[in-house]
Amino acid sequence: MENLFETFSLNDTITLKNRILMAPLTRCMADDNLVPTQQMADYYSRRADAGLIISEATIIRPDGQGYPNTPGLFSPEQIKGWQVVTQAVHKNGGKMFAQLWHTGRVAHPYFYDGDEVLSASAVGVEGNVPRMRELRYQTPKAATKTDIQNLVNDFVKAAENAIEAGFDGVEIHGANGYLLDQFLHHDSNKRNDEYGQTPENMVRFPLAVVDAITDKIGADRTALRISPGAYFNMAGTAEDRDVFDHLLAALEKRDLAFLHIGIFDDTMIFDYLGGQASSYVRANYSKTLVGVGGYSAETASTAISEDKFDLVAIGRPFIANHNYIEKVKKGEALTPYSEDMLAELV
Ligand code: FNR
Ligand code: 8K6
Repeated sequence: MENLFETFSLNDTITLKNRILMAPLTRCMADDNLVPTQQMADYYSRRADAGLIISEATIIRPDGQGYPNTPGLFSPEQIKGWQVVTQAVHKNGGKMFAQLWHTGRVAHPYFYDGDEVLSASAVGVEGNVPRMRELRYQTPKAATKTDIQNLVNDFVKAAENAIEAGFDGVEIHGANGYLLDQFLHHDSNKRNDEYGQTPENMVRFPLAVVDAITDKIGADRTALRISPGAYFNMAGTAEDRDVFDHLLAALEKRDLAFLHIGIFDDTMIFDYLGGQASSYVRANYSKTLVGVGGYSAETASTAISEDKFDLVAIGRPFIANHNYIEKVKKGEALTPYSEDMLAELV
């Protein structure tokens, strides 16, 4: 497994000390003003020996919130709270990106002032907010062009705030059925303006966010997570394939720090992608790729040696083992993950 512990240069400015990323993991533990706490700083700094920590998804503005106590990056208090986190991680020799998030139609006005939920089109998700069973998802409003421009601006502002908060960069959350992903799949995007119908149109808003953030903080500090294979709050269709072909071709021309797949289990096969999400992206994108989804150190090491991806993100095992890196290096047994571990930050 030596390949996992090699350094890896994302670009001229950022070199990781190993190839293992801590995956973004929502923990719903920020305070009621969505400010990160000292417990969160302790939790992240205990994991600073990862090559890179990606923060739990962090909302760019109030109407992006879909779960309780998810942190934000839009108020001065939130920036200060994150400064404590990034300083603790840096002090322990780690690096950390902020994952920038808007949940789109998965948001709920229960969490913010206002009654609108924005998405690509007025197509809702079925069901209820997890752990908040009395809250049913509501039908969203299709974002107007002005809404879209404001969203781009708010993503950029959050990226600037992330840099002010001491993050080494940002990962734009374009995955897992949230706002940007809602523009990329036909299931949720029924628009007939320049943001819908054709692959070129459907990638327009996500790419605008990528380009505007890149212009502001640099491509070397900007990464993107995408879910070409729909699996969460989204139904995939065969027509989605052309959208992601188009997106990957456009991303190939940019110099992002990395591209990260959003998936729970990378053994899932998507007929319309011709196989696993990671194989599909690898075949259509030649730059730094982060694989994820059910990997152990052993299977990740093999996948990297077979050139399936360059870096691996580890999620649940990192929740269960704050000293994941050390245990893997020493060949020690890992504590298995269980859902009741989500109740506490350890
Ligand atoms: C996640 N995942 C996730 N993904 C993301 O992009 N942003 C997030 O905030 C979260 N939050 C989150 C919370 C919890 C409790 C879990 C279990 C997962 C998905 C995560 O990043 C990763 O893709 C999956 O967990 C698969 O990797 P593992 O756990 O099999 O290594
Ligand atoms: C309070 C709720 C915690 C919120 C977590 C937000 C993001 C978590 C992503 C969870 C994904 C669930 C995956 C379902 C996999 C289905 C596979 C077919």
